Amino acid sequence: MTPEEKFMFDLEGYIVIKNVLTPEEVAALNALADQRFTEKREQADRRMSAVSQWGAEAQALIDHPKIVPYMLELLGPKFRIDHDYCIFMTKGGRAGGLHGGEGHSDGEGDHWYRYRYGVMRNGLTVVTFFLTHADQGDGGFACVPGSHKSNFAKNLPDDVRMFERVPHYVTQPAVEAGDALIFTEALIHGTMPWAADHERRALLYKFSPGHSSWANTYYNPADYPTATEQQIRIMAAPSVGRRPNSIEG
Ligand SMILES: O=C(O)CCC(=O)C(=O)O
Repeated sequence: MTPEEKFMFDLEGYIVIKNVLTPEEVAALNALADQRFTEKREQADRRMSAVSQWGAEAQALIDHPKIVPYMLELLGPKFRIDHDYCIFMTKGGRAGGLHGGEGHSDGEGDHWYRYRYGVMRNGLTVVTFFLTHADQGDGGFACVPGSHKSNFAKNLPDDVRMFERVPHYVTQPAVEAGDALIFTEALIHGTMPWAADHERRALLYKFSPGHSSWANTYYNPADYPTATEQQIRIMAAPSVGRRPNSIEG
C-alpha cells in the first residue's frame, strides 16, 4: 500500500484501486457468471453466495496478488476470508440502504477501525471486484467517506439511509470494470438504486482478521479441490493460538 493509499484509507475508510483485474480476467469472470448464475434473472437485484466456487478465476480472487498486500496492511498477517458473494443489478434494482458504521448495525462488534503507532487494523473488510463499470449517478456502491471514524453514526437520518435524499456527504464512486474497491465495514455504506442501462456486476470478497468471523459458517477446503496451501490457510476458521501467517515469508 503506498503512503498516499494509506492516507486515503485512513481518511475516508475506502479506496478504489484501478486495473486490479486485466480485461482477460474480467472477461473470464463474466463468462463464469453467465454459466453459474442463471437463477433469478427476472429480479432487478440478485445475489448469490460462494462465487469463489464458480471456477478457477473466481477461486483466484481469494488471494489475488494485487490484493494480498492490502489485506496484510489492513487486517494483519493472519487475515482470513470470511465469506463471498455477488451483487448483480439491472435498471431500477434496489437493495438495502446505508448501513455499517461502528457501533450502529447488527454487525456491532465486528465493524471497527483502529489506528495505533503507524498501523491500521479493521474488522470485516470488503474487496469488491467490478466486472462492469459504474459512472457517477449509475448507483451501486455508495458510502459516507470518513464515517468509519464518526461518533454520531446513529444520527444518520432515515431518508438519507434509504437514499430518498442524497446530501453532499454521500458519495457513489465511479469505477471501471477491472477496478477493485476496498472498504471497512466500519464505514457507513450501502447499495444505491441502480439507474444505468447496463447490468451492475460486482463480486464481493469479505475478509476478517485471523481471530474473528462475521459469518456463522466457515469455508470447507473440500469444496475447493484445487486450492493451494496458501488459499487453504486463508480459508481457515478463526483462531488465535499458533495460527500460521496467511502468506509465507
Ligand atoms: O456494493 C454494494 O452494493 C454494497 C454492499 C454492502 O452493502 C455490504 O457489503 O454490506
